[in-house]
Amino acid sequence: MPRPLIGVCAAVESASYGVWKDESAVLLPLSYARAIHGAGGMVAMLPPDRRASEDPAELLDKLDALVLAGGADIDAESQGVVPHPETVGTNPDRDRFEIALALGALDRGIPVLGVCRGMQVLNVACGGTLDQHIPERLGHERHRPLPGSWAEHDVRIEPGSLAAAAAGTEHLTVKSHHHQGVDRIGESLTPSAWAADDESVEAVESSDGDFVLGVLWHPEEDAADAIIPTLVSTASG
Ligand SMILES: [Mn+2]
Repeated sequence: MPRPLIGVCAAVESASYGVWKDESAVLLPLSYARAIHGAGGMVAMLPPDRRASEDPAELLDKLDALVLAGGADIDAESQGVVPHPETVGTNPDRDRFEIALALGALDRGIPVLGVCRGMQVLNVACGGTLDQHIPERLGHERHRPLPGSWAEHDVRIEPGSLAAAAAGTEHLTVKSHHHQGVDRIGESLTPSAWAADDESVEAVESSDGDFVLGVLWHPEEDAADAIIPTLVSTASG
């Protein structure tokens, strides 16, 4: 059986590697490819593409599923709000590209998985808003420890939800690194997982039966994760 092609939206960041110093580079943690390859899929890494931002159909025609990967904050202007001082490192071109792909994928029923930033992109694409700095509301930094390290926290998943079906469980200990979360939930989305300790929303999903799921945690970093394998098998079906 041919392998499904999973498009993964990548970051554009300044990076140093090999003989390149502070080169503007397209970046994606290898863990995404490992997880997708391990589940029997192929990966297409997608940098921002201005023509696809205007009309994503040509690109979406090639894909069997879309992953909105983690990364920097969404620009405040991309969601029509005033920037918070902690909203940093934004890339409006990436926002436009990913929001256009997300809306196009929702429109044609291609499975969509949003990871961390990608969950926030999904929510904004559906007309929702973000809480730009959740430590102010929650009073703790447990969702985002020091740079380069993962927090672990427990998540409670709504029984019977897509998130529970995809993860194969209603209780997960997740890898977390985010300082933003959802405020108003986007239209056609419903919350389906919450942090066990502070009850902040950790997942949103479509209520119409399609595979449309955003999680604030990082399934690609979890060797026991079942969400990415479920996405890949849905994409082959
Ligand atoms: Mn979290």
